Amino acid sequence: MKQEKVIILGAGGQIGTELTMELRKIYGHSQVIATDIRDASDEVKNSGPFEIVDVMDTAKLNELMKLYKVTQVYHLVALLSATAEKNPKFGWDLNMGSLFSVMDLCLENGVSKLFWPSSIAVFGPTTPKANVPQHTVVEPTTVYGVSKYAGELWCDYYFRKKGLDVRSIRYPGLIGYKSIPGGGTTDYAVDIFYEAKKHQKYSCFLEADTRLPMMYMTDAIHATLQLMDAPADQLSIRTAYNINGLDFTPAELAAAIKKHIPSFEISYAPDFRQQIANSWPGSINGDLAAKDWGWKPAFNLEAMVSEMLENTKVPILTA
Ligand code: AKB
Repeated sequence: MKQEKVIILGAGGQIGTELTMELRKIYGHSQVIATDIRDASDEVKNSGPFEIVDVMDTAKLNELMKLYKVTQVYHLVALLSATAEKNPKFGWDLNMGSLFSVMDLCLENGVSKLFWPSSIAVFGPTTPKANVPQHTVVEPTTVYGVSKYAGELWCDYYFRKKGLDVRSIRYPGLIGYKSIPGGGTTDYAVDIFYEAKKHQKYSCFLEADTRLPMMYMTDAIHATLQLMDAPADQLSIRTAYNINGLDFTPAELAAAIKKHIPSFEISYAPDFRQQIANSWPGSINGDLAAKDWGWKPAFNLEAMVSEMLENTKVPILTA
């Protein structure tokens, strides 16, 4: 087993819940310290060290990094697009403030690698809509997107000027059954499975034809671990890598669910999140990630829907 001490900030969140368990398999359960500002799943809490910490509490974070002699950091804490739009100042302060303090703590504590997620939210209305290349027009119009793009540039700066080995991916909307997302514009693609199994109907907050880049969580975790494992000299991007996965509209997702649950019906009641979704592209080109570190997604829409319906934990009601 590899001798690393890994700390995960935001281990109770959508990505953290699954990433913690995978990292514990790789490095050993006692080597991976899960942290969150609030409670995490029983699986995360009971399978290794768990600490409650606010990522903005730099002193406590520093104490933990020294106590556990941390060698790798996964900083997953962020206010997502929809929530940040409701509280822009806090979104900026949390997303940017925590990145700065974590990067500085990594330098102070001699951490060898930092992972920090970016998002397809860095793209904006002037970005091409389909098959978005790595290098393109990037003019985000959401506070979340602005914070992620600024964060990408700071990651690149810390790499070039201070030698911090920080790595990042522009995650699309992530779909998994182990935890529910909170505050994102792509969350409908998870909510829909719970409602389909519980009530065989779903009222979607985006319009039927809103195409967005998405990814099954297994692929996202795989991409993250693959990037973190890649030799540093193979990485040509130190802002954040585009990765390709799925892309679909709510209507297409509903049709795929209907193949399993014929009585399932979707209706549409777009809210403020429609405007956020409209500013984002529909699909992403991940060729550079494929070239630099071998990225290749495994799940198509059908495979993702089958796994989600099989594993989302609510009983199907009989009509
Ligand atoms: C969101 O919808 O805000 C996130 C994202 C695309 O980063 N899922």
